[in-house]
Amino acid sequence: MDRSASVSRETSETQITCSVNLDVEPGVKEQVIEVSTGIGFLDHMFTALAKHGKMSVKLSCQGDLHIDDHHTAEDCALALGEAFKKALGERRGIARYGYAYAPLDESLSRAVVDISSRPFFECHLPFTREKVGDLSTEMIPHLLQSFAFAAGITLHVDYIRGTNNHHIAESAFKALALALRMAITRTGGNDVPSTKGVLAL
Ligand SMILES: [Mn+2]
Repeated sequence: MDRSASVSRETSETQITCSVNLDVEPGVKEQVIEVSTGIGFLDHMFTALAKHGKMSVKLSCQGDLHIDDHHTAEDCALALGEAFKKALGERRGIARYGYAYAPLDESLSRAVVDISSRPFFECHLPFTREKVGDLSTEMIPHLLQSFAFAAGITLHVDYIRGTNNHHIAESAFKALALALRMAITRTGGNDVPSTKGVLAL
């Protein structure tokens, strides 16, 4: 059974449709990534997240970019998190914990996740520019937190080193992708990986 889900999210600020499939299999179930948020650098980050997380992601947003990038970035992350959570369902038969380092040239980031249903977020990404492309760097921790909370996961994202702000952001998203892939990997059983016996509350 594929772990897939779709969500739509409509407010006066953004209109979003998002679907994810966590079970891509080369040659069997091809990966499809179509991200169109209206913010080029955000598309680039979500595309990297999907690609290296080995997920299919379709995400489309019409947002109030005439105001700024805030609602679009935040709400897209919320929609993606909701779809991710819905696709995971009861969280049975998964590894639960995942961690990864990802470099991009001089930049190196680490992400650690617990598919816990205990939303928590810690992040240290010391950007030195106000924006990368049309995305405010202050929105990067904010949207990662939005994703983590909507997905119901514990997420720690940390900067190890790096100077180029595009590289720092991209290495963080790639580390998150790899950590998520590890955490959602099927163990082959149907066990709920918690001493509480339940992870989907
Ligand atoms: Mn906000």
